[in-house]
Amino acid sequence: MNKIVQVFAISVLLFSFGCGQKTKKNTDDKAVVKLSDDERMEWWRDARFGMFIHWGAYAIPGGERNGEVCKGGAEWIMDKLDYTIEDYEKEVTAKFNPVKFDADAWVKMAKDAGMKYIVLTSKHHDGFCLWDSEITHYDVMEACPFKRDIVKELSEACKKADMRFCLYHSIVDWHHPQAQAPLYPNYNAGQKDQTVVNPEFPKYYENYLKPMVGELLTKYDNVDVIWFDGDWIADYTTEMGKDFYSYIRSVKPNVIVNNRVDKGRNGMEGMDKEGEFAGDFGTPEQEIPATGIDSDWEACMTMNGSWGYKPSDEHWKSNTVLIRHLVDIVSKGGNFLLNIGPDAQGLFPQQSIDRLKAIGEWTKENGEAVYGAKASPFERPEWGRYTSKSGVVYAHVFDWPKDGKLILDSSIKIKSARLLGDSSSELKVNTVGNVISVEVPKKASNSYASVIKLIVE
Ligand code: FHN
Repeated sequence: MNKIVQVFAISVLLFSFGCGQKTKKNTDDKAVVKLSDDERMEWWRDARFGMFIHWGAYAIPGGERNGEVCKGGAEWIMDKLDYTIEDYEKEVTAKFNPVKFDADAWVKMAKDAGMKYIVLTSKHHDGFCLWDSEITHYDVMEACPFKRDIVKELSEACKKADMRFCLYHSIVDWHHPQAQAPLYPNYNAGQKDQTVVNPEFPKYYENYLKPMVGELLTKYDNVDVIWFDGDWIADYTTEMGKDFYSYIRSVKPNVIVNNRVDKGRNGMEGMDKEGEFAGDFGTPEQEIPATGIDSDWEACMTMNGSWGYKPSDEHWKSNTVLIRHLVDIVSKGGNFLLNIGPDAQGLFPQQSIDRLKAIGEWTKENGEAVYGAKASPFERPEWGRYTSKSGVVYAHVFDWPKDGKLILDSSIKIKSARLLGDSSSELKVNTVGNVISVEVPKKASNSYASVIKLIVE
């Protein structure tokens, strides 16, 4: 081999080890029947309620460094509290050893809460990978003492519990030399200046980000959704987004991909801008669209103010707020993805466990009015929300009528009415002129939201 080729070969080898890239293994893809879009989206549209899990080495500092608290989500601590890459590797990643992590326990809490799918961060912006990757050394098997494949364990726990398994994957990567790392932390200061790009980014996309998602889809055979994030950076182009979407569908034809795979997202409102963009559903974040939207969408929210574990953030949403968010979202035709930020031991915060339990008691009794339900054609009532299925309208009552008479939309043609969870007796329906009302008991059946099932023409 002549000198030039030798030097080239060594530099490729050094480069790949330099940024922790291993040679990747090929895996055979199983041939599957390609579903239509409606068939592919069906389980997701029926599910309505999922668990988001933001977990990684950032759970160790929990949003604090040398007494300083990072503003916003604790998962941004590497940026917000200006770690160098070396410091973050040494002070944070190298200490990740969540010995109390129990995937089965996590899945049970999601299931008991009435959640039908789980979305786990496989890699967040810090670049640390929670699975045994053949593509990088910066993963849970080599860069920390834990040395267990978290993605594998959760994938298998989901299979056992008949829970849909999904992965969040960050396009942003503060660790990889061809992503933002060389500009880091200036790049992150440059977040305000979106013209700050890494000229090497196309190589990161082609040789790292894209094969990495291909690895996740082939190593773990039950990945049903890829939930991208970090679409906003100027380095990442709509050409990459469209290429990425078609690549993913070629690897796994029936997987669902959110709209952050491309550049169509309209900020935190999450729905697509005008124009042709890839992605199967919109992703409003920390907000609920004011009115229903006819395309598929999923609102994601934290329970306190942080996606990652942040014990100093005690602004926990109440059970009432969380349950009424679920009802409001479904009444507008959306899905609710509610976040948990597990701690450095691998445990859910007690405040999250308590809320999941209360939500589970409500969905156990009223889930029929959520799962497979759609937006209703009726005006939003003063006292709550409507959801609907064919031949049925569910009245979710937040403000229980003091006079025992619930006024309903006059265009609803009611055949019968009863309280969900109380099949004992039908409720009396009265029509006076064009005012339709249902006589209800003095006391609400559920302080969060009482549901009346209306069989309609
Ligand atoms: O920067 C991320 C943030 O850390 C979190 O992952 C949320 C969840 O969707 N997405 C981005 C902020 O929009």
